[in-house]
Amino acid sequence: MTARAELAILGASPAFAHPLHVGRPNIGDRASIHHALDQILDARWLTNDGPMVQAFERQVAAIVDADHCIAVVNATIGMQLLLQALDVRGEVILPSFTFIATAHAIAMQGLTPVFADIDADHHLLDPNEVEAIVGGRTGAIVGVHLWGQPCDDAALGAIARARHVPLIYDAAHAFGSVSDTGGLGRLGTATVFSLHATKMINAFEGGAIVTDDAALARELRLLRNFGFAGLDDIRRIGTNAKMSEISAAMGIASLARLDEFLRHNYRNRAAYEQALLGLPGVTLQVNTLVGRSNAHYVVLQVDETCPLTRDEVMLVLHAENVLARRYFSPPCHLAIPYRDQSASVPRPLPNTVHTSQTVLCLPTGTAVDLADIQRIGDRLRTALHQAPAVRAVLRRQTAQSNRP
Ligand code: T4K
Repeated sequence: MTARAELAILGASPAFAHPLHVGRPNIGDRASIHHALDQILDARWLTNDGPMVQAFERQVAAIVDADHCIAVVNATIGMQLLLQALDVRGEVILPSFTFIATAHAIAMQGLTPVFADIDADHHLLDPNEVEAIVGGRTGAIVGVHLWGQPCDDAALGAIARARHVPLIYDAAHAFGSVSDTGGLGRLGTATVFSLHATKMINAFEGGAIVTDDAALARELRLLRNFGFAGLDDIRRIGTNAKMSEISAAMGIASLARLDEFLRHNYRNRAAYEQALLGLPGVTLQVNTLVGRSNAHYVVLQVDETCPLTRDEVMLVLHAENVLARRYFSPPCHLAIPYRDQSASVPRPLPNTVHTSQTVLCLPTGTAVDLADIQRIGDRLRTALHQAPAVRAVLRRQTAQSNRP
């Protein structure tokens, strides 16, 4: 077989018979999930701060090193509740290079997202850029522990303290990561984790807000449950953001395997480093700044020296049934709801724009093994060697699909 025939885009069979997804869920021990379901059904307590939710909250708080954990339906709603509980007004500074939910949560609270640039290597909110745009209208700063890497809390914290505004962390990607000072739960005023199916730890859907502030935690519990402080005692305008018992049980089963999931991610990351070694114009994003990332995302960077563009690499991989994703393209400030809001972009965001055009997330997690990674690396290597032929086929395909 010639090297040319080894690529699906050039007519060979795909490397994988079934799609290899980014974000295939990590699954906890099945027997304990089934057992927990029986317990829930026997107890006839399905939601509303039940025993599973309380146990889950205790475990999360202990792992991330926070005094309080409030489990909620998802991280997007969790962020909204937090902004409401902190009574944030005006503008909120955040990176544009994040999942759109971070911006939407701010906008949904009637606040103005103001986007700041990231640093080129880690893709994290750049404290210098925050310093350049923070001002009298700033009501909060939201850092995102992107790709599992902890933000520069020392620098962001100094800005937030000087301006007397809360520093909130979106840790949707970062369960299991630690900062140089310890658990992420001690950073900032409060932190929101996502427990969505695709995350390190999942509760099917879910979120967890953690904080050391007892009064804030009490407020969040009110807001999560329609503002009820007790039977018929309604104190605040709140919503229904309660986590169900079955979600909490899934979360508990997931937590029991956290160390195993982390080991798997580190092994996969090392395998990708080997498999992609020496590919022209293709590197793995560094994935650490301070502390230790959970390596839940493996992010390819395809620069100008690569014989194929990022999008061409993606199409090559898709043909192989490797469903690599362009997280996050477009970046938030160029998405339709925000792109005409000049107040939201006070300074140019060159690193954000460049990064959103060059990154590609590859499948990892417990559904991906070392042989898969080797095969992905081999196909990518072949594609780069065959770049002119690959490009010609892709151009033909585009021309055909554009034909009326
Ligand atoms: N902040 C940040 C920085 C975030 O990344 C996110 C969410 C949030 C906040 C908000 O957190 P939540 O409110 O969701 O708790 C996905 C997730 O839906 C989203 O949670 C996540 N970030 C984002 C990065 O990725 P999509 O639209 O790409 O998801 P979806 O459903 O296409 O899933 C991705 C891949 O995973 C697919 O190829 C299929 C596979 N998959 C997915 C699910 C749900 C499975 O194999 N099994 C599954 O059960 O947004």
